[in-house]
Amino acid sequence: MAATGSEEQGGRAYYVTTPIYYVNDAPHLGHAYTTVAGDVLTRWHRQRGEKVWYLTGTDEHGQKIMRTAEANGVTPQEWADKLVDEAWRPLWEHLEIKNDDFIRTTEKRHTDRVQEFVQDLFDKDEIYKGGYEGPYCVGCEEYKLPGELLEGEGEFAGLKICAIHKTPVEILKEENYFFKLSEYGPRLLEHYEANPGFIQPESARNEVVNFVRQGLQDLSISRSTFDWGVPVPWDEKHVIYVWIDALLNYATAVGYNENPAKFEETFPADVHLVGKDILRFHAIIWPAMLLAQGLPLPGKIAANGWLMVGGEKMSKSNLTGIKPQDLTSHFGVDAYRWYFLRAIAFGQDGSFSWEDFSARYTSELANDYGNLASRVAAMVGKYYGGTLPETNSGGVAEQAVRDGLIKAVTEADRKIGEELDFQGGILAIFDFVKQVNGYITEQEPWKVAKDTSAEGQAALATILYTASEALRGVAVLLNPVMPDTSQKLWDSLGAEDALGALADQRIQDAATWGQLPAGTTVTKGAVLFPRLEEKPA
Ligand code: ME8
Repeated sequence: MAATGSEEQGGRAYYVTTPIYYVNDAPHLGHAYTTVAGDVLTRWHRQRGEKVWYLTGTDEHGQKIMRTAEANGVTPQEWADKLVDEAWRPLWEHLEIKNDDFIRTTEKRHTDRVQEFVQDLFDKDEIYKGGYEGPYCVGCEEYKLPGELLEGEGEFAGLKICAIHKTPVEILKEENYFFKLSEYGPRLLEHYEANPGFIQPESARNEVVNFVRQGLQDLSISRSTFDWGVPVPWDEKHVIYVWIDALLNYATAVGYNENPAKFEETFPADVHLVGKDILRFHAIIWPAMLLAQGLPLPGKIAANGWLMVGGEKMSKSNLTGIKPQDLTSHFGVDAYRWYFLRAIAFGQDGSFSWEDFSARYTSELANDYGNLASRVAAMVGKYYGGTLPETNSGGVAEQAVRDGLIKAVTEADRKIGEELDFQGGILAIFDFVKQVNGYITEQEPWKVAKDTSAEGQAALATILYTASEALRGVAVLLNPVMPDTSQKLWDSLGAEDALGALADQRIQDAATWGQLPAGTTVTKGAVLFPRLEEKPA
């Protein structure tokens, strides 16, 4: 976790969250997908010079965690501590996730505030006591409606099973506290209508709107059949329903009822990143809880699609044995961060395959991008002893490269920074990489170098300066996606000495031409994307 240095900047922060993940098991590719997307989004906004707050964390209460801990012969707290320290935090560090905070729902800073929030709703008559009996899926930690269940087959024949987890539901009968969710339907629909970008993508929005139109039921917000949760403050025989507890992390982590200044400058989130499975909790229950408290609603709930393996949603039970670390040790962390956002349109489902990753790595990262960087540095080395030459502005071909960079910056900034179209933004940058490759192939600097006339020498300088400046722009644009290789390129261009730290370069200035001064030392640095080893067995 690194500080953003944004504390001094004042004003509102661009606040992005991931789901807080269940600690019943170690993180898998699906969790990493959402978290990397949030990291790229927040790094992008930091690179714009904005103040940013990026939050992730873990969801540690509820029956699912309790049962896993029991099965492993430890207390739920011991289980959670172990998983957080040994699996979750280390993976985020490994993947270079630059979160500003990591909230755990067992922390006092969270549990105290959850009790206050719920007590407040109770005092406002938003919560009442009632009875409920219905099918409950522990995997989802949610009561199900009969229409949401499937008929079991095979070992589950004759039972009703959860459509998501494919395991039998349990019939739970409880006396619970209920939140008057049913009263919020009209106000939610109004909000969706007035804010068309509130739920992304469009298909997810339609699903939520249709669901709310059918009418909402009140929500059971307490449990009394187990005790691993935050006690209901006015009735300690009950614990607060894990989803109410969990959703509140987005408020408690930024100072709700504790640090008004922090809360004011951060809350509500600009973007809650979620998977499709938990969209309804975020797009219906969470805004209704906020409306009930008179708190402002978030800017956007953006749902990513499923990472699939072999045609099925990747989950803890069908991982096919591939861990994020298996991929990073083969492809490297930067390529890993890039691949899923590049290969799958955000919001759509997408299949992962080792073959597809290898093919894209080799053609787009190693051949298109890596080779461009090493060729340019090698030629500046060979023809100018590694000193970037003086140049003039060139002609039509150079103008086309400058225009190409402007286009890449404009498109990538809109797509990644605003629309969360990571694939579109990355493609815009890589189209520019291709354009620069094409420019070099056409200009044939290795032939121009043989022309010893003053004109020939001027032309050679122009080509290599143009290509180096183009790479400077690429390093800035790719920094949020692939920070390590961007830094290597930055160093190879000698840009750190000439222009300062890569993180301080602004997206909006990236297309300003002529930033690398003549005389800068260009070195052939480390290979950005080494050839892949054989696929491990
Ligand atoms: O639902 N493809 O936690 P969780 C894409 N604790 N994304 C995936 C994925 C896949 N195959 N599998 C998981 C919870 N994800 C609650 C959240 S928030 C207040 C509480 C990602 O550990 C995706 O973001 O089950 C999904 O929503 C999340 O992991 C679910 O994580």
